[in-house]
Amino acid sequence: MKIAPDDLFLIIDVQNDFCPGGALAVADGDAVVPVVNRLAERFDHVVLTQDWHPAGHSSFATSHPGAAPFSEIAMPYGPQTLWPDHCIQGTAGAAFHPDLATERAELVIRKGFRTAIDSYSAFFENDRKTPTGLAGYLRERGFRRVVMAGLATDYCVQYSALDARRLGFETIVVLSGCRAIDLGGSLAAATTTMREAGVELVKDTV
Ligand code: VGL
Ligand code: ZN
Repeated sequence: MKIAPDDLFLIIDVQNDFCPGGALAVADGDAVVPVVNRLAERFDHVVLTQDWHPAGHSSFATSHPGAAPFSEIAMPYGPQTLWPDHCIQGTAGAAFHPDLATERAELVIRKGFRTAIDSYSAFFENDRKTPTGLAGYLRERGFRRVVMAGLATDYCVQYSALDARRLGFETIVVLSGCRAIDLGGSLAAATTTMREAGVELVKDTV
């Protein structure tokens, strides 16, 4: 792919808790940092997302007595995987990885801040209806195409990519800048689902 002036580079959740040593560590998660930094330098416009939960968030297993992390429960808006406590507002775990180049970001979109609902996608919370405002921002700014990378491929990257596509943006995921949680085959499923939805998956940009 060739980068255009109306492309947006969207960096998903490159935060300490998703990196080795963090509360919800993604294997090799910190390996995306140099890749996304190098990519970000080549785009005119960069936006970051930040998973940003209040303590006691409903997606935390600890909020459901007896429930194990990585199990699934039924929430009013559908099935929800329960996670270890992570990315709690204001904690070191919620901060961006210290080597992530954040200076050129034009917007930081925080998500998951409502106790009763999780938000994987940068565009809609997990009811797939409550907007974060990012779609309106992109439209007003005139972006045509969203290129994304970050953590985790099979959760927040996938949901963001599917929503970007559904909203009518050309959507590209740069896989070399992503790492997955991979719960029970979720990476393979995410790859297939994204491809079938018309999301372009590329190894790298040239
Ligand atoms: C994420 C699980 C819970 C992600 C965020 O960034 O992919 N996954 N919260
Ligand atoms: Zn989260």
